[in-house]
Amino acid sequence: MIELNRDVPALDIPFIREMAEITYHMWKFGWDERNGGNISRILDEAEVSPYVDLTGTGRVIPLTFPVPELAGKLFVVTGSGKYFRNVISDPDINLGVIRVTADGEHVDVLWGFSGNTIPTSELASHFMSHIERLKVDPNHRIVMHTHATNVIAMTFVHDLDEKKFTKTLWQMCTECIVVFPEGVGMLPWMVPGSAEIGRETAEKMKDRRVVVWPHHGIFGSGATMDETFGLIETVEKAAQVYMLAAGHGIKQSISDRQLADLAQAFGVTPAEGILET
Ligand code: 2HA
Ligand code: ZN
Repeated sequence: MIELNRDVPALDIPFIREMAEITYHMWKFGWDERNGGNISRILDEAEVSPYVDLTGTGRVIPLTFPVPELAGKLFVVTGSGKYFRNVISDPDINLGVIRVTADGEHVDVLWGFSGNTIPTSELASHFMSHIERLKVDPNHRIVMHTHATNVIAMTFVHDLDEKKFTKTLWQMCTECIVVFPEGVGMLPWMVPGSAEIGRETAEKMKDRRVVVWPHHGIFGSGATMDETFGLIETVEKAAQVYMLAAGHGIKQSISDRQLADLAQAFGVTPAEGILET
């Protein structure tokens, strides 16, 4: 166990507790089997310094994809190969607080990642998505990847065109178009864990907060854990309704006119080229 300033138990550190609680919830939803899923959250120095020595532990981990845009930034990140189910019982093994070095080529470990744990295998997708989301939203903090069951199922039976996929999701629950008016991005199937899938995910994140990886899972981003989790939960709920309803032959749905009326009533702008009104 790495020594903490002021001897604060890990779960009394607010951002560690938040990660432990959300990963446990996600595992309970059945989304994060085994070591599935990963989360990263940008931290401010002011929230870290009361609990963690910012000078670091001396452990430095090289990155295979340089991120000079994130130099100096602090993150709490889930560990590679680690199980969401176990974060709550062993936060210091399953989570780490890291800081991107000035050259953007390494991360310094400031806390956690005990037992030689390294950051998530999807760190490229996380870091590159953070870079793009920060450009469009200064309040952006969180990237969350999970194996949301019905989203995965839907990628086997629905057209993978992102506009068609988005429209079906919007049609499944009245609130969807209000929660993600910009729609969801869709990648082709790709090998996970690479810088390439990171670049493609981040490219989609330029103008939306959700990206689906077919037959694998979903990436969501946002300013807070509640907002990001709520976003993924809403997409997953719509996918669940689709998987429950589609096999029965859908007889009626929310029309394009009704979707446009919803968007207008709630003051959101739906992504272009989806509604025909
Ligand atoms: O194992 O979810 O995408 C963690 C993952 C890889
Ligand atoms: Zn995954």
